[in-house]
Amino acid sequence: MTLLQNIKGHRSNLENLECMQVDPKISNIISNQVGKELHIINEFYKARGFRKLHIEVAEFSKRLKILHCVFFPDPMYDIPIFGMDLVKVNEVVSAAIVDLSPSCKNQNKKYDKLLPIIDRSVFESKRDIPEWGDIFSENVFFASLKNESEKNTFCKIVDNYLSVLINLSKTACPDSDQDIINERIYYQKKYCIQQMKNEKTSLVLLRYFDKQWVDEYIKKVLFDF
Ligand code: BLA
Repeated sequence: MTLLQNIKGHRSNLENLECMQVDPKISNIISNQVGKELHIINEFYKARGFRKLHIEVAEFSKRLKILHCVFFPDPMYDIPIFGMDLVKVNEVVSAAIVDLSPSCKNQNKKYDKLLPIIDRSVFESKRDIPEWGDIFSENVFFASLKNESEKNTFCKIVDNYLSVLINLSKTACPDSDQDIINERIYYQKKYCIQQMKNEKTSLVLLRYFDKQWVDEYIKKVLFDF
């Protein structure tokens, strides 16, 4: 099973799953211009406990492939933010990152303990989190993937993080305390603002679209709040 199929499988286990309709100009973006071929597919769902479940699959110039996924929780719930990015150039995975990032100050700490211990020493090329990445948890995983075995282990880590997330969402109850809800809104804003500082995202898109389009796409499609 592929990583994408696995993520979609977990998504299908969420309660009250609902597809969000979006402009086809956003859900399916295609260009056949020679040398600048491009195909981006975006899917948006919501579910109990989640305001936006976003999966993006993109291919640029038949060379660069991206699997981007962020599950933003509904701020009424004590659920972390699931984020994942996989960047493949030709067949080499240069960046594979996954995290359950905090969505408030005193996050339901139970989830830390639920994460199974996977031996990360098998990875040859672990990478350092860039400066803007202070939004990630201490369990963030970031590496280049050098062989099939590393790719499989990364898929297992993602699978585990998603299992924990989906289980948490099933037991979580909505809070009505406005202060805690505001704090969670603030955390999601901060998450998006920091992600926008990742110039690697915009640099790729700017090769295919003008600056206004890229700014809007990043602000409204990838990291809205
Ligand atoms: C890195 N992201 C990258 C890279 C590219 C993209 C080309 C460089 C690869 C490398 O350093 O090896 C590009 N990523 C994209 C594009 C999209 C995308 C174009 O998602 C979408 C259109 N980025 C995220 C999310 C996370 C994330 C959700 O979108 C994490 C949960 C992380 N991407 C992330 C990090 C890096 C990266 C940490 C490395 C940045 C660095 O080392 O400076």
